[in-house]
Amino acid sequence: MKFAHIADVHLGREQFNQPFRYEDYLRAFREAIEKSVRANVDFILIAGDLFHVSRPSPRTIRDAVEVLELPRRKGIPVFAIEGNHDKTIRETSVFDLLEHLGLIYTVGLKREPRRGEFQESRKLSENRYLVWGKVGDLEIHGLRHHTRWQLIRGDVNVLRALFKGKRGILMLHQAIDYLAKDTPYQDAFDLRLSELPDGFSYYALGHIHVRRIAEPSQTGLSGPLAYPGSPERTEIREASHIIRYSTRDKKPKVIENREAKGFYIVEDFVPEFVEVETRPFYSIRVEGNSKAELRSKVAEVANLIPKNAIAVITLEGTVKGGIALAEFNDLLRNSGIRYYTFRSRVVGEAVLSQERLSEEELFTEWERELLMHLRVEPKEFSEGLSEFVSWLMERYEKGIPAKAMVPKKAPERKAEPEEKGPQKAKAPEKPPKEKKPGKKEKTPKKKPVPKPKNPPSLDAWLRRGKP
Ligand SMILES: [Mn+2]
Repeated sequence: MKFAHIADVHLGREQFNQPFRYEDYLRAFREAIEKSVRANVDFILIAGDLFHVSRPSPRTIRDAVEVLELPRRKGIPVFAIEGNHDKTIRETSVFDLLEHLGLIYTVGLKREPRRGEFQESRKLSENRYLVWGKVGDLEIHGLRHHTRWQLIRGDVNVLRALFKGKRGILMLHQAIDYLAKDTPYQDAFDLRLSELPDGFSYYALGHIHVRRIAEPSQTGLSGPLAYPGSPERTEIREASHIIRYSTRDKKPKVIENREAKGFYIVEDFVPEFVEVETRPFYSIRVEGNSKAELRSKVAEVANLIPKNAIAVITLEGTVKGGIALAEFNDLLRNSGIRYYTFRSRVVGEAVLSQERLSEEELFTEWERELLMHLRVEPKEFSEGLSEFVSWLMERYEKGIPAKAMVPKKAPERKAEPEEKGPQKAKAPEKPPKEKKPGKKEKTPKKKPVPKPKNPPSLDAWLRRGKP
């Protein structure tokens, strides 16, 4: 039995608002599917986030159909679950469309039963069926992305209850704490290792965008846990190349080809990584103590970046009066580099000498949650706008419970709108941003956050006229 395990394709994404990135994400998906078909797999798994949004554009749907036709023509079934990016509460989603076209088979909880060559289901209650895939004797179980709140309800472990006594493959789109180290989910995991149902021969995971495996000898579970990572580079920490040029360095330090991207081909439940070719992605950090130093270092570094690359250049150091990023664009304007962007972590002396307040001291918990919602890329914000508006409405229509006004100690995870009830959709989840430019490194204050004497001004302003 041989299968492919792909996850986090994010089809439809135009990273950095660059149309060529749409093509890159599509190309990576096509390569993964082509390589799977060529390897003669018995089936293919897509463990969530096939699409970047739950309502992909007609063009994205057309491209997905075209690629998924390749395994269909060979009679290779594709089993899929929805991830946090592409799940929906709507009755009909793009996944239903693909399923209707016979291109994929979804598994998990459904309102309708399924029965066929590759699917089976069991009635749980009225309008609730557990659907799984089957290939020969092997069962492919799974569940679309859920929040921790939905999966672990006090003493009830929903996953264990659903998959009790089941065997085969379990496909999930969740961050497991044991494998989340050094990822955006390190402190925001959905499940602890000890909460996973035991008994499966392979845990086909998605959500964490870097490749990770935990063997049964490490976890005590019956099969390996595996994240193939995303087939394309989705953020700066997945860069293919790193260049560091600090004030101590005589010349820039280059670290090449770290993080290969791709997916797994799994034979007898042993995953083998298969690389997918990606565009070079450079993460560059240049440090200097004057604008002239930064400029000459950027000019030097520019010669090390290939033309087809993406380069994210972070400027660091202490420069009197600070810098304007626009003053650096001319250095690369004629370089021919496919896409570059500058970020600043430069501080002026004035900032350094100032006592700064922490976010916790300035904002209440609710205001910080609001800021989290607003901290997404403007382009992506519109995709979750209706959910964001209903989240806001919920607060200001019903009035605010008194206890919600008391700031709690910094929560590890933002309270998501969805967590107020299982049937709410949510804004696209974003990995936490890197540290804010200009913000001093400071150990977080241990003392409890003082309760503000006056109601927070922002919230009071939004509530004006309400009881
Ligand atoms: Mn993802």
